[in-house]
Amino acid sequence: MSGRAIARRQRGVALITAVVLVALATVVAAAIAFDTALSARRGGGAAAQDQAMLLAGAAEALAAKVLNDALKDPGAQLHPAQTWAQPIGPVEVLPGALLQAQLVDLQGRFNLNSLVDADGVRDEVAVGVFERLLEGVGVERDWATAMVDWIDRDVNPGPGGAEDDLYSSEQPGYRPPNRPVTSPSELLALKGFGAERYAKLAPYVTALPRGAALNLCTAPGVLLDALTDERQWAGAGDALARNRAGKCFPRLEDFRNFFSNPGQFQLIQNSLGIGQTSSHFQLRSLAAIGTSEFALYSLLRHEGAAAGPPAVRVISRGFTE
Ligand SMILES: [Ca+2]
Repeated sequence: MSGRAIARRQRGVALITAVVLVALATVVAAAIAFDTALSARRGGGAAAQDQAMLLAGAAEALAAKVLNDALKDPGAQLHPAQTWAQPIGPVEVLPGALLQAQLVDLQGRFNLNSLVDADGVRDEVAVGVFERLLEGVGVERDWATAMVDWIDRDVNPGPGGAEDDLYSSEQPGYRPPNRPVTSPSELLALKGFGAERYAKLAPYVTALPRGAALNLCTAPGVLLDALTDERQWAGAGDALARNRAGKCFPRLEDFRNFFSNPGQFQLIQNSLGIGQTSSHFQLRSLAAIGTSEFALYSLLRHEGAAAGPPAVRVISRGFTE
């Protein structure tokens, strides 16, 4: 091989090496840029989440003030025409940071934990109300027994219900807690219940300590009908809203008259507790910071003067209901 040919070959190798090096450098540069952008996005996201938590804390403080005002008198009624029920925002609390919040009276819902009595035994009166509520929202009433089995202390399935045998044969297996639930979303653990039924029922149920009396002033029509076993309010939202303009409706003495059998009213009151006020609320806060959005759900309890100065405590916080 001539000297010129060798030189040409070496130039060829040098060119290929240069091309490979440029390609490698491009790949490395792209990787560094991507990592940097990802880190910046991650850092921005974390900062936005911190800000959102602070905003949600501000919403909780505001909600506490509104609830203390609404409930400052012992025995005060709590109804939807009061300030607490008004949504807050959306308001731009800082440049580029929007906050909106809404309080929901959880005692205007059916408390799933009332399905059993203080001994963890099925409460027939409460189960009857729940069956009618299920039917009212378009869910088969048989699911009441499955939910009772989930909560009640024993491990013997009721008719159409389910206990350890059924759930432990699932893949993966699990077991009913046989104790009160902390979230209505435990309904989704009932085999076959499914998201569609849950979506129908969820706005009407809650999971509170037993003894949190149902608030007639905020209960929806379908729940009032489930209590009385009548068809009066479920399809009459406008009439109910008119009756609730500026006041509690139905008051306890009115509600008693909705029952054709006064004994039934007493049974319901003994089983579920029925009142005209509330101390358990859900605060839904939605914070939007830049392009990030955060929802926070806080369970608030208003504690009256009996437990010291009136105070609103945050019982739990979560990113889902
Ligand atoms: Ca059980």
